[in-house]
Amino acid sequence: MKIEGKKFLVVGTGISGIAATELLVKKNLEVLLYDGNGELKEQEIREKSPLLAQVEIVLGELSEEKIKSCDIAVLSPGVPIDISVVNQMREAGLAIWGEIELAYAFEKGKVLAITGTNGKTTTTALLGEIMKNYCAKVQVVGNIGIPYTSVVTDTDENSVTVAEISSFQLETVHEFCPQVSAILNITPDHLNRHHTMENYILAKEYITKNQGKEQVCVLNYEDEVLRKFAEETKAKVLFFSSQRKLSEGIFLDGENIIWVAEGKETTVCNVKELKLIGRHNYENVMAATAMALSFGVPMEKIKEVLVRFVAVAHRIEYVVTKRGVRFYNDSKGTNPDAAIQAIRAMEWPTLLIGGGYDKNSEYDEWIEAFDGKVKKLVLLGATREKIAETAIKLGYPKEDIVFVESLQEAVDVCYQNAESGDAVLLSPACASWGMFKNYEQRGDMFKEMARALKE
Ligand code: UMA
Repeated sequence: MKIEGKKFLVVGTGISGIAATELLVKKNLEVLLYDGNGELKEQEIREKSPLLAQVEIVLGELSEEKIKSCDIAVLSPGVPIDISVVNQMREAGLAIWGEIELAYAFEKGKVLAITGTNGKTTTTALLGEIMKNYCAKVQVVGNIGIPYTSVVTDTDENSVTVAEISSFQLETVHEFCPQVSAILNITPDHLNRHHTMENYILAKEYITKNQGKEQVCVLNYEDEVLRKFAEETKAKVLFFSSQRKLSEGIFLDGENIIWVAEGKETTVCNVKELKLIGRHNYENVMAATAMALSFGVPMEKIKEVLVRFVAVAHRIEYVVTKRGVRFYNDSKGTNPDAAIQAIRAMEWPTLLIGGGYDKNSEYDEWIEAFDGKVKKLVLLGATREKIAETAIKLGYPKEDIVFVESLQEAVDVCYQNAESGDAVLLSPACASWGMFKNYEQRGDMFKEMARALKE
């Protein structure tokens, strides 16, 4: 779609909305910035960027007249596509884009994009490092916390953009076409936003929407939905598997990661050489390696990074040991599936802090994964009753469940009840929204609280 002369309606004044507006201003395009939260202060929004000086800002209600004055809406990821104000925009004939689509309209280089319910931040960060070891100009953007629109003007024919793309961001792509994409796994998450699993799967699959035979899509062979999707996508598919040998692609064979192409097997590395631990991380390593290899990065350049790469913050992150009690921060465990991986990685009796924002998740599988390791289940937030009920239903001792009102109380209760040799794990299985700004803030607070405990 041609964008010259069009007027944009940017929705949301978080980091995506501000970055999108800045880009449009830099490109001399007309823009109206809108946020549905009428309690925000216009002055505070203006202070976020000097480029907003001439931009009209509307907060709270948005009139039909204002909507009709625009041509293209650019939604922030957190804005659902089916709320009434967005429906009004659609009815008024506006094209509904997301921040990713806007950025992509200005992309000059190649794009590598990753989605999936879990592991996408680690895979994106790892692939970003691999690409930096090979290409002169690499940007790592997207859901990882750097809006794509904030850096897209730096791209050129030789640059590479490595993007973590969430399902929220994929719902509004139209022409976005990565050279190499990956869908790591799909398990239930964000069902309050997408309503059904089918919609959620469809959003994830959108990452390949514009890919053809010249582009590659890396998929997890062990995910039934994705295995089936391989037959539908037009992209060239490459599989990874942590469970079986493949005749083409990349797989875990005992302790070795093996790449097989045109019948020739090459050992990428032994997992003992890696600093990342756990099967889920080996999957992330395989996905990033397959993406880099299919982009043409030489194996030795990839391996140099694989062996030095350490876990990203908030993902089963070791914090501190106090009185022999190890503290782990897995604040990024924002859904049951991610939290399952964290509890599986614990090799010690564990005091587990869970609960948070309600995304309509089911907690049965997470609780089943406790496997006798969880000696206290400390719960906070909107989901604490639902988690406790599920745990009791599945035979978890009621007397080992503690309800708390704050993260500080949770840390204190865990520390009081922990013995030397135990672990305290923050892995909530829920989003942080409602109690914290984001999962980073929740994780940072947890780390500070753990470090401040008296020995
Ligand atoms: N808003 C409205 N109307 C609505 C909803 C929100 O006007 O109906 C406004 C809010 O009042 C607020 C603004 O939108 O002022 C917030 O926008 P946002 O929620 O999209 O937040 P951003 O700060 O722009 O951050 C977003 C992503 N947030 C979400 O997807 C919720 C960040 O992902 C991402 O890092 C960032 O863009 C850069 O791309 C965070 C996240 O939690 C980490 N992602 C989810 C996850 O990983 O599970 C998907």
